[in-house]
Amino acid sequence: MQFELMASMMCANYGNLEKEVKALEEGGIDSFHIDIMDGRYVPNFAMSLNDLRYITMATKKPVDVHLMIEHPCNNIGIFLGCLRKGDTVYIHPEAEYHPSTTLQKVINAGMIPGIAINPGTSVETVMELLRIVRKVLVMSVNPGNAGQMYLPYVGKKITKLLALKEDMDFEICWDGACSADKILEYAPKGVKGFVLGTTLLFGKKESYGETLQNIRELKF
Ligand code: S6P
Ligand code: MG
Repeated sequence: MQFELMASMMCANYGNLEKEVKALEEGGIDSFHIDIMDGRYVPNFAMSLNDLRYITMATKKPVDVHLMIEHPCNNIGIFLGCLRKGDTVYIHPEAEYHPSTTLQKVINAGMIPGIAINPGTSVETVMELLRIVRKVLVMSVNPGNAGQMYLPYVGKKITKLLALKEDMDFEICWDGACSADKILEYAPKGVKGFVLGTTLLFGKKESYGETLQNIRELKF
């Protein structure tokens, strides 16, 4: 079964971030997920620009930047300047007057354009953007915090997106309360990537390597 596992770095131990990055790399993580917040679009601050800079310097693996900020267009250049070609930038369409303009800036810089879809946002309202992006990050919790409960009504929306992804040419990634049973159910249906946080990866007695290996050995 082909799927990708991303580490939600806002859940990492900031007491030794470099060690965390290395341990995750050695454990076989595919990429690093960076949650940037502004305290306005979401009621939290989590990670910021310097965390992003530091992690991109500490690893050669791909990085996904999840921008939970108002009007990302105003500052998108600063974030793009920290990234390498092939890294992904997700914006929230509701946070922007002209999301397609912002996505075009991401494309022009050589990064992969993505949108994040909140639990309360319908597929229909982002239909045109689905033609522009290459990745869709489906939020199965409200954005802003780790350690929240899965919102089951998101399942129907994933089914809708799965039916559109081939024709419209985008990949689907899961963000929020990702557990082994969700990977077991949705990887075979075509969800390509899973962001792992406190539910499955961080703060466990197993090492990152053991946890990631257990996930890859799930019986589909
Ligand atoms: C939430 C953020 C997510 C979380 C992730 C944490 O605003 O976008 O990426 O960090 O959901 O995972 P968990 O398993 O603690 O929900
Ligand atoms: Mg996220």
